Amino acid sequence: AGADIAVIGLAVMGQNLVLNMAEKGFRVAIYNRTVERVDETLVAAGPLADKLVPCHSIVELVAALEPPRTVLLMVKAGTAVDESIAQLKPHLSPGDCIIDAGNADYHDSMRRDAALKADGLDFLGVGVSGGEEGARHGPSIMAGGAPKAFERIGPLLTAIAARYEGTPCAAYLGPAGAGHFVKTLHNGIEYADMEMIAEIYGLMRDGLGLKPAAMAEIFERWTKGPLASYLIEITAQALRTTDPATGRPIVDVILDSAGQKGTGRWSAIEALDLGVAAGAIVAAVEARGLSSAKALRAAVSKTLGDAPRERIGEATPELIADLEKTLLAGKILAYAQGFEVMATASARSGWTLPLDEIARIWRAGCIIRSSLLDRIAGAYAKDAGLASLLLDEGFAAILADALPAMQRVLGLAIGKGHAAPSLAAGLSYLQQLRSHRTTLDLVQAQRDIFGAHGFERIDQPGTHHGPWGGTAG
Ligand code: NBP
Repeated sequence: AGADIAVIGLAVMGQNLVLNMAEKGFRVAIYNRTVERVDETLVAAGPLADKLVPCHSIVELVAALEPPRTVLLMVKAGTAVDESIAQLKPHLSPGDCIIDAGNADYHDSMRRDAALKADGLDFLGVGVSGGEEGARHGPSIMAGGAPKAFERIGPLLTAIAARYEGTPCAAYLGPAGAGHFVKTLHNGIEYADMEMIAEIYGLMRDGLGLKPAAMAEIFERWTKGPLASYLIEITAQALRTTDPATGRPIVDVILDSAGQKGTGRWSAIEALDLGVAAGAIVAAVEARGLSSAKALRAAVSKTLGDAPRERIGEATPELIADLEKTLLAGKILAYAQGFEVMATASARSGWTLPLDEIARIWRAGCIIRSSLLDRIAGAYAKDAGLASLLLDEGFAAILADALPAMQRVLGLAIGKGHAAPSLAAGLSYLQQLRSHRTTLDLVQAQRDIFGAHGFERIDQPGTHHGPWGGTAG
């Protein structure tokens, strides 16, 4: 007995999280379904092994804890979590807490919370971002669940979290489901951020004919400007790296077929369900899907020919500056969409998600960490009820400055046969949002003709029908 916490699941994330906890001075009981991993973790721990209590069964694991116990699951999202809970439950007592720290669907977290509550057990659904490095040295931690459980376990979660200028990137965000919901949107925004960077890379590679080393230099420069972020840093790193087998730039030998595990898609589904426009995120999810449809792409490029992707110009400082502004504007638009999804979900569910706090805990540790998040935190701290980031004076000013560049770049991109789906979706979103008059008057007319749905007029109150002359039906 005497461990502070138990961890089940010692794959990449679990093992690193355990080492992080041990390094911060916590005593951690560890267990994994394939028990060899327990001993592998002990070896990986080196001098930190002193802090670990290796367990070869669930019974041993539970016995290593004093009540009220805390067991953190870091297993594959989905049925593995339910199976682990089912195995654990008979050995736990009221007041004990199960934390699911994987990438759960937040609906599952709400269901698990309700089921465990019935047995007097607490549940925390905790989103953990930052990949392997984050888990080991400080991730961003998004918690949802029983407040009293967070009161007890919060200090441990805070201790292992990343720090941004000394402030821990861990927070309690609301009832069960809230933590995993926010993690889902974090990943949706991450998809859009990554896709937009890839689209700008495409314009540099195919539209300007730049080599990876030259592009790496540009992205490196951008790490010191308004785009400063982890994703821009690793983009430069990727472009600078040579494949040892062929001596070619590694990006040139990587198959352009991107995987996904579900959180991006869930973000898109949530946005559609809530009726919030999040086209930049949706387009990024679709781009991954299209990238994987390699055979279909090969077939269509045969019937219609390969996309032209002609030169968009020379790599002048002016055009490179336009690309930088386009990416900045696109990124702000994707974040505006993601935050609006969270604000809307919060209002519908009664969660009161603290949007300023969410931006704050994303400033370090997580994959989308960037200087922009500090500004976003500031915008929501100033006005927690901000309906859109685009209404914040600071962001409106950045967008107003960047928009002409974005229009020029995307005009060129489309005209010369390049695909830039996420950036284009972001721009279309903004152009619609700032339109005093859209074109949906015509859609209303069409709906009234075929379905007698009626429409409002700009000059009279009430519902009206058009003089369609009996064409409806
Ligand atoms: P994986 O998602 O690859 O899961 C592997 C772990 O799940 C192993 O410990 C495995 O045990 C265990 N497991 C499986 Br699979 N089925 C099980 C079952 N039925 N019962 C008990 N254990 C089972 O590991 P990961 O990449 O470390 O990710 C863990 C969680 O963290 C996931 O939810 C993931 O989405 C999330 N996450 C990952 C990252 C990342 O960068 N990888 C970042 C943020 C969040 P075994 O050894 O016996 O097969």
